[in-house]
Amino acid sequence: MSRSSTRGCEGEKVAINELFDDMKTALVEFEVDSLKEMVRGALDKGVRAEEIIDVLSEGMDIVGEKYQEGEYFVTSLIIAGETMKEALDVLEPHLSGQGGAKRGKIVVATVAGDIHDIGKNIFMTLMDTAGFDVIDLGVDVSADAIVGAVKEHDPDILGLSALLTTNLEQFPLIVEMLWKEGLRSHVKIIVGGATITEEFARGAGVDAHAKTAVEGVNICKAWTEGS
Ligand code: B12
Repeated sequence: MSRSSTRGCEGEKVAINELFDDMKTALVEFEVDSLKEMVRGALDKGVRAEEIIDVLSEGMDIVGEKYQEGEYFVTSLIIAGETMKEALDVLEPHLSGQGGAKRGKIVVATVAGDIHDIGKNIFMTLMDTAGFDVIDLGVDVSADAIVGAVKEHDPDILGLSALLTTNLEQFPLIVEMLWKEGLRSHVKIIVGGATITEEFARGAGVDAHAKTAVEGVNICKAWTEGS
């Protein structure tokens, strides 16, 4: 991924890019303390917390590749998840808040069969700081429970997260159930998660797909502009 940087001289950009590479290596090698130190260092240098999240997500992709290639096992995924969470704790107070009147309400869930929640939690934190009222249904949430929550809370937006391609049929199922209950036209649906493609999202009948949490927040902001 290329990042446009407005930071000063060339030397400084190189140093930041090296720091980003070191951060990814520390995450992939589960070096929690040095990762947290580097995250603090990047913040001190004026790097935005959202940009650091993108770097860490790239590190998690490397962990995923190592798992796929048989170099890492499930325990490595668990430790990587914990390492990432520790780094996110450092970042959380630095995410730009907005305060004031709420922009709108969103219900968020990771779909049935899937317990990945790091990306979902990042998206929720950013939505919260952007001024949305966020209702978290958690992970491994059945289509029934999701539709029930839309009925109960009447949100402006439903946010669904999924990382397992084996479970993606949950999206069209939820959309169909919402139509049957007469709720679909009242709620916008946005989906995200590393393995979801734009093409799949379009076929599933949702309103939008976001590759990153920041992109997702921007879409949701545009939907609720002026409301
Ligand atoms: C950490 C991890 C785990 C941890 C999760 C811990 C946790 N609390 O979440 C644990 C150990 C639990 C785990 C388990 C498994 N995992 Co796993 N896991 C990962 C890994 C390495 C990183 C995921 C992650 O957190 N990424 C970082 C976050 C920040 O990225 P993200 O989730 O994509 O979120 C970003 C965006 O997508 C977006 N976003 C996310 N959600 C949403 C929602 C909305 C609405 C919006 C707008 C945006 C948005 O915002 C985030 C920031 O930009 C991925 C590899 C990868 N490339 O993703 C594999 C991966 C997802 N896992 C995989 C597998 C196979 C499994 C297991 C089946 C392994 C096993 N044999 O048990 C189990 C399944 C358990 C289950 N039932 O869910 C595969 C899935 C393959 C596939 N195509 O289906 C992957 C891709 C690894 C691989 N390359 O093979 N895993």
